[in-house]
Amino acid sequence: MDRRHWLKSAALGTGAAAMTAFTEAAFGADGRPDTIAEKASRGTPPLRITDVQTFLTAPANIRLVVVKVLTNEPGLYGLGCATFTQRARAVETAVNTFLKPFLIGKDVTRIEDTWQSVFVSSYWRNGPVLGNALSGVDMALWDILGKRAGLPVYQLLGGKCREAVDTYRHAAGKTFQDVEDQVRKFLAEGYRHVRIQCEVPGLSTYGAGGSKGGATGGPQAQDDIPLNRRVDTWEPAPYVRLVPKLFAHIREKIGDEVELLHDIHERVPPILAIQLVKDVEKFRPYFMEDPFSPEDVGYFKTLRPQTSTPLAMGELFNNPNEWVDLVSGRLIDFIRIHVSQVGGLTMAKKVAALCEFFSVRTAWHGPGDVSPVGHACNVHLDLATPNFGIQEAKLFNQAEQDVFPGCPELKDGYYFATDKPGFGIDFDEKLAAKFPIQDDPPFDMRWGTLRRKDGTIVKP
Ligand code: GCO
Ligand code: MG
Repeated sequence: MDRRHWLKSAALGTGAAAMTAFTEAAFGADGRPDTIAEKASRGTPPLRITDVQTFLTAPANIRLVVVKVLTNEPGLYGLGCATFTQRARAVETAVNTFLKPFLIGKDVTRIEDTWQSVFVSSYWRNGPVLGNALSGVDMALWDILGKRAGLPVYQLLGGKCREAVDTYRHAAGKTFQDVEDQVRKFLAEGYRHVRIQCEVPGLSTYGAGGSKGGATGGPQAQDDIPLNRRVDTWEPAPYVRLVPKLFAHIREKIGDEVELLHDIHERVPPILAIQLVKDVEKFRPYFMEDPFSPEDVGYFKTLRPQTSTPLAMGELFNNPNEWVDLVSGRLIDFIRIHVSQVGGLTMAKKVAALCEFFSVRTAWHGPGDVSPVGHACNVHLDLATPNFGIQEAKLFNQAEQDVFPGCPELKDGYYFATDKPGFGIDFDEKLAAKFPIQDDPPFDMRWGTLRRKDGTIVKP
């Protein structure tokens, strides 16, 4: 006899219906008393997740993924960023098909617990797609907590450590003169930090053109070649010879009163990256970013003793094993993880705390393929993190500001958070639908196209 029937017949003997109810509530299917966890899971949490929705939108022509978590309290919902622009539809499926049924009915206020259970809910973990999906949900839960408490998220994190968030923007061009002009423009607008990238003549150079994708489209027209067979041409040696000259030019023309940054974007062999990082040391960069690919982080041990150039790394990281040794070994100066990928605010605040003990500063990834909700999350973290370093910033176009009322504001090169509860940012679903993501082709095909002249594939 199963335990429930046994309890029922025992209770019938006494004729006590109340006893039946009591015994059913207190024991599980195997006849043993419920554990505390089992008892708790039978109750209905007062504030529950009632729905999890995903929105894909592209108000700046970049595919963004936004997650909305709804609750049983009318009008109370939260927003999170789950953007993985290269695989937006995969994240949408991860949230709608897998996370939504897993989350409905759960206690909205148990953010850490939800994080831990979602993290292992697929058994295999620590990757993009599932990481983005978890990040979106996690941020939305923090947003709800802030709204419920009537406090901005930075206050939930311990309050402001600074009044505003110092940022950097991107100066990029075909010539040194173009880059110089843009640096001057940013300085005139009040910025103190500028990333400089210049096209290597004849080569498809990261960061030297528009803001979309990695490669700039290549020098040669390829209109007659199908998208999936196009080639962007790249050679590392001319690039590592050019970048020190770019730094020399800007220092000579503009002087010392600007902090200069540069993104190597993991696309040169490690030993050339080591040469480059050493060559620019005399121009005092604020940081050199991604000298190595995530697969080559072992080279930091070789690089570190050779130079005092500050090193930034991490936008491609998924897994704590990728950053713990770099941080605890004091091998980098800035951690640059993509908060919408590693697990949202819950994971990022732990990373920041780890870094604090090793004097590694934060420089969260903040490109165009982070939604304004993700940027708002970055800003709240930046305000409340003692070991904050710098924030990569984005100027939101009018469509983004309309779709996301309450975007963080940029003034004099500083980001300011709105002081509204939660992340202080909203989402206009109807308007977002007017900026559908491009599905033909279904993803940005300019990744995985970079090749040496001899045809060898190169990391982006
Ligand atoms: C940076 C980056 C980005 C990435 C982009 C990939 O801002 O430092 O390297 O521009 O290339 O986010 O989609
Ligand atoms: Mg980068």
